[in-house]
Amino acid sequence: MRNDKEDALSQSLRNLHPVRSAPIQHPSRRTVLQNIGIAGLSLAVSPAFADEMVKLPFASGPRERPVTHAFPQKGDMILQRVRPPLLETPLDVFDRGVFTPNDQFYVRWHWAEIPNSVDVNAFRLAVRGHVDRRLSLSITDILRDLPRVELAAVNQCSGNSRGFFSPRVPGAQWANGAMGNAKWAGVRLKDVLDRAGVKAGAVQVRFKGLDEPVVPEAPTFRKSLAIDHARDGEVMIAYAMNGEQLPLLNGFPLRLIVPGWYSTYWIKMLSDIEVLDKPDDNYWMAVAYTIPDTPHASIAPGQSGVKMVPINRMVPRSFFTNITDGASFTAGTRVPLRGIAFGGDAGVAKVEFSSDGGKSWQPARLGDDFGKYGFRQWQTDVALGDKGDHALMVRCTNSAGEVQPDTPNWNGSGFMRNVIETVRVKAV
Ligand SMILES: Nc1nc2c(c(=O)[nH]1)N[C@H]1C(S)=C(S)[C@@H](COP(=O)(O)O)O[C@H]1N2
Ligand SMILES: [Mo]
Repeated sequence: MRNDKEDALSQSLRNLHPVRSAPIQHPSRRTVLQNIGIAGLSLAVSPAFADEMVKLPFASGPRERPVTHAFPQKGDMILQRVRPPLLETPLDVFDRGVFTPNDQFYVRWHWAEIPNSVDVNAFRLAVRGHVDRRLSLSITDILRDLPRVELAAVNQCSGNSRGFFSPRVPGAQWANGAMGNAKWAGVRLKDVLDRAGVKAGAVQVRFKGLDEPVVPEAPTFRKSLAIDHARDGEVMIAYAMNGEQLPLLNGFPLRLIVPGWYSTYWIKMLSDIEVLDKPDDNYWMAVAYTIPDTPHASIAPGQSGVKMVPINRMVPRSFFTNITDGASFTAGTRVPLRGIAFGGDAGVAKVEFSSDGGKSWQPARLGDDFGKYGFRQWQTDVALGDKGDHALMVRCTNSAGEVQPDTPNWNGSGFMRNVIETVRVKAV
């Protein structure tokens, strides 16, 4: 039961408090960015705000998590942590469409000092460092002066599915919902850098958002990309997500999109772009978010002395979205199976399905192609003749010929899981 105090808090959390100023409108495209603010984001949401619990089927046994809708601009989400917010997308959301709705898109922040409102008229994006001209761009400058581009792309946390690592590793115990697919609209990072004029000798570009560490000694969250990557014409600064402005918790008003790469690089509330003439050795590049430089970033538990490199491109994955472990089917009856796949940093070439635990594979039918960096739906159907237990599996091969591995990788950070998924069902 909720008490009155909690009700009031829950209301204030859901309340949007726009700062009073005129919305900014793109003159030709009718893109409007309206101020959003959220009251009381820093207040703790107690698990009493949960309406139900969800069971996540980890290797160490099922773990219960509350489902919450107490966060501003967010619908039902699996609550991993309150402050800073870590909210996971429930798996059934991926069954409903190839694009993940903004109000159920997962949320992950490192530091709890997140502005709970952003005034779009006062907001400026700085471009500085090893450039000919420093820029301070308003939202209007960006909407009016630079060509608009659009791209579907998967945003996936490096630690998505970490909860399935065995032996267990520390960090957020995500199931498979620390990912989502959206159609992003914005401007090319290259166009912004060209306006500033990158000087010869530039090696990397570093990005920072409006969030700050809770204690001054802690390292501000900053990530860098190689200069050629930053200028590849695909990396973009997004102001819209699935046709709407970004939810505050997903980085309003601007975020970086790095198609095909893990979203640790996708800086939210992007406010600062710094061109560097030497490699970035800040904590978040040199220490955190590094992976063993081995196939599948995999090592043996306890193995040390391995060369580490910054995490980078994503690898192919595929999932069932209409069945979970323990489902039971009527023996001999055809049942539809479907799910989603993505190729990582390349398109989906094929998705295959196995109903005999991986001994034989049949191709699944692929849904519409919205671009090589997005989710692709797949479907098939199966009739399980023999009564008893069956292991259903799905695997994706990307257009570079890379296929999901049949054994799980392991590393101490729980990064880059992409083993072939198995769902155990019963025919009765
Ligand atoms: N400014 C800022 N951007 C950030 C982060 C952050 O802590 N601060 N976390 C990164 C990480 S590790 C992830 S997984 C994604 C999560 O994006 P989402 O919350 O929109 O799903 O944001 C990335 N961008
Ligand atoms: Mo992440």
